[in-house]
Amino acid sequence: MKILLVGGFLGSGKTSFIIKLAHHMIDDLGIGNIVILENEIGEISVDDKVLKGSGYEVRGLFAGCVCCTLAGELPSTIRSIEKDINPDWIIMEATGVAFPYNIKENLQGALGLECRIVTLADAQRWNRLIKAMEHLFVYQMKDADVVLANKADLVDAETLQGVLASIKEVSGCEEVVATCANEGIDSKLLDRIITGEA
Ligand SMILES: Nc1nc2c(ncn2[C@@H]2O[C@H](COP(=O)(O)OP(=O)(O)O)[C@@H](O)[C@H]2O)c(=O)[nH]1
Ligand SMILES: [Mg+2]
Repeated sequence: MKILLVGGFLGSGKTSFIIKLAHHMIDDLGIGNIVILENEIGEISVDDKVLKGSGYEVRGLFAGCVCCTLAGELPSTIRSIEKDINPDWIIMEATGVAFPYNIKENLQGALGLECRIVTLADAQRWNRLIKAMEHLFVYQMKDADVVLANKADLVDAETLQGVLASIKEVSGCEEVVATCANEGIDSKLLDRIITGEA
């Protein structure tokens, strides 16, 4: 059982990304058994119907943030999912303020599970938000395997280059890629996100 943690600020496109990824995993890679965990606090509600309609399990973790208040419960929640469903993958959408590296350390320490991290940024709002919340974004992107500058369709090419450079600097991540999660995401990129291999 492997885990992908999906981080990023409120509205950056995490749920849209997860839908695209889950479809790719099921339809193209033939991975039959995926559990999607949604940890949202007061966020735009997930399209549960969209997610559930596609034949995979979606569970909600609504009572707090898994990176802080729920940190103690998370390992046992994951263990019980392993026992009940034993999925190949758990894809976990963190809250818009969570630090995925905290969740990764928690799960690796408690359960020895392999975790990968993809963090999304909203390319359109990046330049405005980074001024006010640099600290949040630094920690949201810490240890990310890949960072996506999502909503790239909403900015011009020049702005996008600046946003990509700024995200690289803030995240220290080697792979920062522009995406449009509501349209489509390159399948090779999706493969790299889950396997780390080119
Ligand atoms: N234009 C545009 N809209 C997007 C993109 N990705 C997501 N959205 C829209 O942005 C909104 C928030 O996306 P969502 O996936 O719910 O973000 P989350 O809060 O991070 O889970 C939704 O209305 C999406 O349809 C994108 O790449 N481009
Ligand atoms: Mg969401």
